[in-house]
Order: sequence, then C-alpha cells, then structure tokens
Amino acid sequence: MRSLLLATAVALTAAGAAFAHDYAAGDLRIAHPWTRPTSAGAPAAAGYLDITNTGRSADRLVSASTPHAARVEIHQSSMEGGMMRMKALPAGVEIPAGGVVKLAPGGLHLMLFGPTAAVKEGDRIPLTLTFAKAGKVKVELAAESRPAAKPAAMPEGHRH
Ligand SMILES: [Cu+2]
Repeated sequence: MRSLLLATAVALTAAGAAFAHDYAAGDLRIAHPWTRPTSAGAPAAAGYLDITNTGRSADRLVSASTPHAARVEIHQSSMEGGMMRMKALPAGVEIPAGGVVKLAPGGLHLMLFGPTAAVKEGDRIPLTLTFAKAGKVKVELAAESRPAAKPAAMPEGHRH
C-alpha cells in the first residue's frame, strides 16, 4: 500500500513539473510560455506568457528573439469598430512593481515573424526575453492547441 501511494505521488509530481514550466529572473516570474501550432507556410506564430513583478520597481519587456523566427515583435490586439486590430509596441511593455502583465490571446502577445518551420503540437520553441532591468531570460514556448479566445474573455483596457 505504502509503495503504491509513493508511486502515485511521484507520478503526480512528474506531471506537475511538466505542466508548470515557469521561470524566474531577479524579481520577475514568468509563467507558462506557450504558442499555438501553425500550418506550413504561416507567416507568423504568436507567443503568450504571464509576467509577475514581485519587486518594488517597475521593469520593462523591451524585446524578444528566437532562432526559430526572423524577428519577434511585441504586439497588442484590440477591438476597433468591431474589428480585431494589432499594433506593434516598439517601446515594449512595462511590468509594474507588484503587478502582473498577461500576454494572452486577444490582448498583448509576442509575434514571431518568418518562422523557420511550422510549429507542431508538443514543440518547445526557445525564446529569449530581454528586460530593461532583469536582462535576458531564456524560456521555452510550449506548443499547445487551445480554444480561441472569446471576445467576452478579453482583458479590459485595450482601447487607445
Ligand atoms: Cu500580433
């Protein structure tokens, strides 16, 4: 009985570790970076992740890069006149002190232009995030199929 319980605990831990997939750099915590599988020839892939700043001063995500794409831009999607529009944020995104910034479908996201290959389910795409204070942080985007974001689920504050 005891060994069976032990085996179950180990299996749960292993599954949890595979799913958790978090990173830390200085005061920043980066949770579960992921991307969606793309079809062959797709011009771009997106990257999503949550960034928590546990520190007392703001930081800024200024850029990102990956060997799997020609370039990465930081984008914001927003609804304008019933149309979903995207714009690049060349100055990056501020990560406020004590705050959480979510890059998620329908809002802020990374755009990987010129992918070197189609993204397949289960792929891990290496990505380097560059922060003004925390510096460079290497993460991996896990390729997962997830349902599309509903407009109702969009975070607020997107209008410019
Ligand atoms: Cu975009």
